[in-house]
Amino acid sequence: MFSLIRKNSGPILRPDPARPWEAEGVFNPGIARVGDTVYMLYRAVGETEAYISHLGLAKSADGINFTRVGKLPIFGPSHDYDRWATEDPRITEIDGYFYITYVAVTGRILENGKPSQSNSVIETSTALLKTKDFVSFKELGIISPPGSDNKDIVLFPKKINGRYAMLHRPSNWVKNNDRFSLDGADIPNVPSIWISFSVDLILWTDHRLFLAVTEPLNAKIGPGLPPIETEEGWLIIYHQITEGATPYEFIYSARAALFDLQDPTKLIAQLPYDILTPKEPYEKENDLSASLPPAGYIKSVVFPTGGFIENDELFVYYGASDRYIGLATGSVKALLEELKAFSIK
Ligand code: BMA
Repeated sequence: MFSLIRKNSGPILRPDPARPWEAEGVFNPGIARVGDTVYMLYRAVGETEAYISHLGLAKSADGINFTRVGKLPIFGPSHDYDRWATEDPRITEIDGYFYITYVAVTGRILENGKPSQSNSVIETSTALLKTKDFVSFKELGIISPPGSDNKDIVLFPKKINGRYAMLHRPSNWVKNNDRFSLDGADIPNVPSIWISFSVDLILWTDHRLFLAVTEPLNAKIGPGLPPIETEEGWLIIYHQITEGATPYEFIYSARAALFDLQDPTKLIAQLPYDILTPKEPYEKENDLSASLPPAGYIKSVVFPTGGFIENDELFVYYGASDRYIGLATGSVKALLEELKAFSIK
């Protein structure tokens, strides 16, 4: 069995009560390594009523100890399409630019003019930013197909056979719909991971099912880290949501799979178990976004969103309990060896 090992005895970033916009939660970070500096763009929540997220920036020389940059968020809601939140940034470097996808929350269910206690989201899409320096950002707008209720978009770091590629996790899809159809016969029953292609990073077509849930049948999966190129194939670290042993119990964990370098629609290997499962108390705190859960509601969360490989070490940064940021690492060689043992015949 391969398992990621937690790098620290606790979270590597915690909410800062001195900064009101991030007093309640810092989680689900995008990561970029530039020379000897690791940039962390993290989702920050300051209050639990409207649950509006901003993005904060931190930097590190060793990938473990991070220092916040400035006192204010570096990005936040400013459009109709993201007025209820900018969430879960993922960073991919392509040709010297950093591209950042983020989940734009367009609407929440309101009760008496206020967000409902469950904070239920009624529409999500994904938007794209471009930066060279994490100081100024060019906004490229929404890139998820209209009406797809889509999040977790991660970009591949280079063109494949002349086109950019992305993974995404739509919640709405229709066969043979003009606007958003799934090419091919396989239609997933539950939210799963899809792949799409583009010539300009804005308009995405050729949607195909990339990875579907295997076991258990009621689980859901979604992209985690942007794909990482290795000698053996595209390494895909993704999240799986599994129902726990008791009603209203949900477990978010990290998994691994490998895809063909030349044809990334081709699955080479997939581990049938978690490589990181919530275990520590800070990964098992109840979810903030469900402030009035039904009795017995438990949500344990490790939610991988960023990382890189340094020498033989895979760094995986993850949101813990929608409140903290954790880091776990493992040997790339050992992971690829283990994946080989689970090759798709
Ligand atoms: C997912 C996303 C994440 C969140 C995770 C765990 O569906 O909404 O933003 O961190 O659930 O609650």
